[in-house]
Amino acid sequence: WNLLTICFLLLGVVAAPLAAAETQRVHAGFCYFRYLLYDVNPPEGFNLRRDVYIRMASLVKTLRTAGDDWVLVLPPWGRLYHWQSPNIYQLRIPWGEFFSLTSLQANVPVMEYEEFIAENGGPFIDQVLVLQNYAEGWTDGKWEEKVDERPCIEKLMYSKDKQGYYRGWFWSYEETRARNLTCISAQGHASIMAPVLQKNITVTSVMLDRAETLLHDHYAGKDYWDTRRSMVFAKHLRLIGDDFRAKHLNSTDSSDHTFYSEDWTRMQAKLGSAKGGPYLGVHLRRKDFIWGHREDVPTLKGAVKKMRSLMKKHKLDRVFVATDADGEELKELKRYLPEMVQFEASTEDLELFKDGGVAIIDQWICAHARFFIGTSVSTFSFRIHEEREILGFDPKTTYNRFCGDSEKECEQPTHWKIVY
Ligand SMILES: Nc1nc2c(ncn2[C@@H]2O[C@H](COP(=O)(O)OP(=O)(O)O)[C@@H](O)[C@H]2O)c(=O)[nH]1
Ligand SMILES: [Mg+2]
Repeated sequence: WNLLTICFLLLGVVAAPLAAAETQRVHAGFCYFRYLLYDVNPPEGFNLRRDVYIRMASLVKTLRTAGDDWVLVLPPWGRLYHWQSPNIYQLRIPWGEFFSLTSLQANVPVMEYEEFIAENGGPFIDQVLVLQNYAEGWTDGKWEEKVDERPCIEKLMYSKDKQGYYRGWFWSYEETRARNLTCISAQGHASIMAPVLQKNITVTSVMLDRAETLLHDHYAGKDYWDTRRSMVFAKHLRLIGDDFRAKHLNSTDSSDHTFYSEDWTRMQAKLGSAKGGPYLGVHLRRKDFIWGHREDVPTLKGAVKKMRSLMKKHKLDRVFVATDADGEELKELKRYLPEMVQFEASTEDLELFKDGGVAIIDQWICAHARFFIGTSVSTFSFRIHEEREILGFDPKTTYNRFCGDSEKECEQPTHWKIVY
């Protein structure tokens, strides 16, 4: 990204004497940027959002192959349904608090939203495209890829202000506004948006709302894995996790053969090379996963029975449990499994790392266990699978999930191999 760096420098020099509003129109030869912003359906959680990032990064790569210098603007974190710790401020959290920006940059050009505001000369987005499905569904029950401008189907989460600008959530940046808004019915992979953004739309900044509507360009292909591997957790969170492993789980990288390179492009651990720390790692998803009485999610008793049998089988005397269980359930769980080890964040920790950081620390510790078992179709567990795959664990120790107490066919998670 040397060109990009030079470009930023040039842009700074050229733009400095101009009024802020003018800067966005500066074309300095090869460095005229276009910005792709996006957001996701509000109820979606942290780990599905990480998946949507992969789809958007893929779209930006496609856009860049056609010549325009597109940059992906990272949607600030905040107001996530599961981030309920009281009395801490959890809005406008930049990606740099959770992920290593230099690592993301080594995959595709990205910038934080506040950088975008500064560079763009203000909190203005030229065009919002609200993605939706087709009102008529799949015609003739036939799946085809298509994208068309259509009337908005759902009630819009935006309203027009007196000046004619569109106001909306915009990650709580209430001064942000959009100049234009249209609804687009889209059915297909992320890059079907490329022709629309290249031909039909010529403005500088475009935001795709409801970006989860678009599918992966190629799930688990090379491009998917490049982006996934670039999503390196922020160093301070990894360090806290490593500290905890050493202190409470007798686990260090050298004894566990879990070598990690700061530079993800240099990581290519052989499957089976990682041994992992001498503990069972567990992700036990509760809350909304048990409210629907799903038959693929165990009772606490059932889960503990499985944990004990795994500990015995793999000769592990420690168990680390990551869970979103509420107070009552947690008490019950600890009654059945008094020796369980948990990462319990102090108030100060929580203020520093936020719920998202604590979730990452939990995932990091689970990713380093000798054997891991997660919860059926939880994206939180899926992200742990991927992390373990990157570290080079034997797939047998990773792709495991709890079965419901009376689940008949308990299909285990799929092994997705990294394409380097
Ligand atoms: N710290 C921590 N948080 C969890 C755990 N399980 C669930 N959560 C929280 O609940 C959210 C679950 O939503 P999501 O990330 O979408 O995963 P999914 O719903 O399981 O697919 C996470 O983002 C966390 O905020 C856990 O084991 N530890
Ligand atoms: Mg979720």
